[in-house]
Amino acid sequence: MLRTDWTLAEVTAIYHQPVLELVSQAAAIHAVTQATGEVQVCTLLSVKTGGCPEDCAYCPQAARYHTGVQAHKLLPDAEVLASAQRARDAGSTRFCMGAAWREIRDNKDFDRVLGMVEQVNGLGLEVCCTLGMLNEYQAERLKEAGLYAYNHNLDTSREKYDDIITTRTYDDRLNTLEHVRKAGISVCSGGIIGLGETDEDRVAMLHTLATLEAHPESVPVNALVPVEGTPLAEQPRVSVWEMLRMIATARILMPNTMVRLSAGRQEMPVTEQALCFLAGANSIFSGEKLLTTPNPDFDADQQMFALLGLKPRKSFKDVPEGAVLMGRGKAPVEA
Ligand code: SAM
Ligand code: DTB
Ligand code: SF4
Repeated sequence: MLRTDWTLAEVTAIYHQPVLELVSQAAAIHAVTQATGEVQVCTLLSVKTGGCPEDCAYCPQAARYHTGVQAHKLLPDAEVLASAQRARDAGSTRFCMGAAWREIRDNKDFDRVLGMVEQVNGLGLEVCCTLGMLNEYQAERLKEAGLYAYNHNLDTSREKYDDIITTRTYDDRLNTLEHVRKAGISVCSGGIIGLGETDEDRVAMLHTLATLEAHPESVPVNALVPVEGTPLAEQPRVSVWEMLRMIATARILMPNTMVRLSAGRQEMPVTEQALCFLAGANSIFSGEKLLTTPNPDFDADQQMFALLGLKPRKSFKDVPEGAVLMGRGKAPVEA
C-alpha cells in the first residue's frame, strides 16, 4: 500500500538503520514493486544554457558566478530534434530538456519550447522539461503540447533552503509542483546531497516528497558536482553510503516511484553504482554530459549494463494500456 502519511520519526528511523539492513529492506520492496534489473536510460539536453538570474549555490549556470560555462540562447529546433533522435537511437526512452530560467515567461521562447515538446513526443520518447517555475496555465499548455513529465527539484530541506537559494522560496517550489500535478503531468522532483546539509535535512526532504498529496512518479537523487566558481566548489564529495541511504529510503517510502541515480555518477565506480541499483535506483542519465557537467560516456554505461546484466526499461511503462492522450505520449498514473 502506498502511504503519504509517513511521520518524520518513521522516516528518521528508516534512514538511520544500519546501512546493509536499509539496503536489503529497500531491495525487497524493489523486487515487489519494480522490475529488478531494469534501468531506464534517459538523456538530458540543455536547450538554454547559463546566464540564469537565480543564486542557487550549487549551480554553474547562475550568471553571478564565474564558472566558465559557455552560455547560449535557446537552441534551434532542428538541433534539439536531432539530439532527441540520437538519444532514441542510442536506447534512451526519456528525453529531458533543461533551460537556465528562473521561471517560464509567456514569450516566443516558450512557444518554441512547446513546439520542441510536440516534436520530441512525436518520436515516441517520454518528454520531460525542467524550465524553472511555472503557473497553472503554462502547465496546461505544456500538457497539451504532449509533455509527459516536468522536473522541479526541492533540492534540500525547507530548513536548509535559505542557505542555498535566496532568490525564491520553498513554497514557490511546492506551488510549481502543484501546478504540474494539477495539469496531469507526471511529477519529477528530488534533490541534491553534498550541499553541507545534515542527515536531518536529508530526512526532512525525503519526508516532504513522500507526504505530498501523491508521490512524485520520479525522484532524482543527485550528488553535488562541485563546480569551480560556485560557492559550493570546495564541498567534499559525498560517499556511496550517503547515496545508498538516500536511494534506499526513497525506495521504501515511495515504492512505485522511479528513483533516479542522477548527477555524480562520473566519480562513482561501477561497484558503487551497482549498490545503488540494488538499493532501488532504476534510472540513469546517459551521455557524456548532464546539462553542463561530465557524465560517464555511452560505452562505459553499455559495459556496465552488460556486466551487471541490466536491461534498459521501455518508455511509458507506468501507463495502463489504452490511456493514450496527446500524440504518442500517454497520461501518467497517479501514485
Ligand atoms: N532552472 C531550472 C530549475 O532550477 O528548476 C531547471 C534547471 S536546474 C539546472 C535543474 C536541477 O539540476 C537543479 O534543481 C539541481 O537539482 C540540479 N543541479 C544543478 N547543478 C547541479 C550540480 N552542480 N550538482 C548536482 N545537481 C545539480
Ligand atoms: C536532476 O535532478 N538532475 C539533472 C536533471 N534533474 C535536470 C540535472 C543535473 C545537473 C548537474 C549539473 C550540470 O550538469 O549542469
Ligand atoms: Fe538557474 Fe536552475 Fe541553476 Fe538555479 S538551478 S541557477 S534556477 S539554472
